[in-house]
Amino acid sequence: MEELNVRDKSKDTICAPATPHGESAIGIVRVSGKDAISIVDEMFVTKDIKTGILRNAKAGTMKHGLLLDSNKNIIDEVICSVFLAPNSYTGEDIVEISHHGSVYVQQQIIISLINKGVRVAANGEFSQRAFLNGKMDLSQAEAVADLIHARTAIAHDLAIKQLRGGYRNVLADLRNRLVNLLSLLELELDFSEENVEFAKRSDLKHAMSSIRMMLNRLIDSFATGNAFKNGIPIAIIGKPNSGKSTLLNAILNEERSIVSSISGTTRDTVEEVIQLNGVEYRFIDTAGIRHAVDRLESEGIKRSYKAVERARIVIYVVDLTQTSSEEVQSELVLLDTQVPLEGKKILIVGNKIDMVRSTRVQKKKWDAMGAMQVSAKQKLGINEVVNRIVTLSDQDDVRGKIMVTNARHYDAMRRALAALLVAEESFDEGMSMDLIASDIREVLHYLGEITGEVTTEEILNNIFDKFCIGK
Ligand SMILES: Nc1nc2c(ncn2[C@@H]2O[C@H](COP(=O)(O)OP(=O)(O)OP(=O)(O)O)[C@@H](O)[C@H]2O)c(=O)[nH]1
Ligand SMILES: [Mg+2]
Repeated sequence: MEELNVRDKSKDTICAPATPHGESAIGIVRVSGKDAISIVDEMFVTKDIKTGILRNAKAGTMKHGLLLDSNKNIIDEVICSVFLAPNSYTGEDIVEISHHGSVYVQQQIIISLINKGVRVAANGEFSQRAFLNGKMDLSQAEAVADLIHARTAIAHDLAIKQLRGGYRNVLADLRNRLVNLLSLLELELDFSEENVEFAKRSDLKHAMSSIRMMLNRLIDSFATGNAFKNGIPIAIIGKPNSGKSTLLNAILNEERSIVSSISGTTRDTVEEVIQLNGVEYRFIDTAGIRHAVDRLESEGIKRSYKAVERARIVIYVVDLTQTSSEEVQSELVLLDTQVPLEGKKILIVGNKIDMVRSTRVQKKKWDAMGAMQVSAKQKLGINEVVNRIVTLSDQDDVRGKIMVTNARHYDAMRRALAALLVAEESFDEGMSMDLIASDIREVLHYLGEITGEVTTEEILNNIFDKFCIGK
């Protein structure tokens, strides 16, 4: 009996505005589901009051006419685009009503649809249906959201690649290898009593390690992929008064294109986001690194170290009137003991060049360290700093490469790897094939979560809730 009360919402015909709320030249209301065409058809007439136009429309055609409310009053002159299942975004029948971009008109269209039994779609419900109807896998549906949110050329590039399949081929390859491995393990299992070996131990071991290496490569690409998608973190550090904040302001003044200023959770780290050459960078201005005299200060220094830890690029600002090139070297060694700098790009910026008469010998020493000499206050050499940052970010490494950019995928891959490591260990310890096979099945399970072969209501809700309405 109870089951009767559970309505299958996936069968509803749904509607939602597909364009942002506000006045615009054109607005679009999207309707999807088995009754989409017949319901909109009841509201739609041609200028000479012909009806039944949409149900006879060919797939992929547009019809011009009037949209009427339940009292047969004209809501607007519209164009209806008709898409037929299964060849539509959702895989269902879809009508897209293009109307004049008036908030009132859009509202009236939605109300009329609701009156006819259409339900307003939840966030991402169109894309969710596309996934459930096999129009795209889960990672592609997520790429649609990434594409909508992309603000930079590089984020766009990454989203498009994922939309076009991304690492689907790599995952399919991994899957095949795992399934092969599993069938070998199960063969051994079936015949274990007869003491026959079907696969050489070394082959099995090799199969596992090559899968591990493939997984590791994907996992490693996340740090870079994620940075390019969400903005490359750059920490600006150095002694107090070296001119860190002045340098950041100078860079911002020259290059600011995206305006956003995020004050850190604390007063002493400030984050600024700018776009350089199609990539987003997050500059984190820190409190100077000094010997802490009180607790407040030591907290500020801790945060500076945290900023360095998070950064891919570290700009180390030096006051040229105070510090020699030799001293900088030892300061960096000291910093490295606090926060490991390995894998980070370090850019030393000697500041306040306007205050010193740099000799040729001194200049050579700074140059030899790859340090720049600038005046943040007088804006000398700032463009060079910007150019160096762009070079250091290795954009060419990312463009055209397949990278993991999605934290959910990264998480699933890490769990897959953990399960694989357990399997390898069990194998080395000579555990039963039964046990190893079950670990391998777990690896497959986690990888299946990425594309959505394995999924739960919770995973789906988590993903599609983040979509905009109408997508
Ligand atoms: N002559 C000269 N003065 C500079 C230059 N850059 C910064 N200053 C001055 O140095 C002082 C410190 O600058 P800030 O940018 O506040 O230095 P900071 O490193 O952010 O300092 P803290 O945040 O206290 O660690 C200010 O008086 C600046 O005007 C420069 O290129 N030349
Ligand atoms: Mg400062």
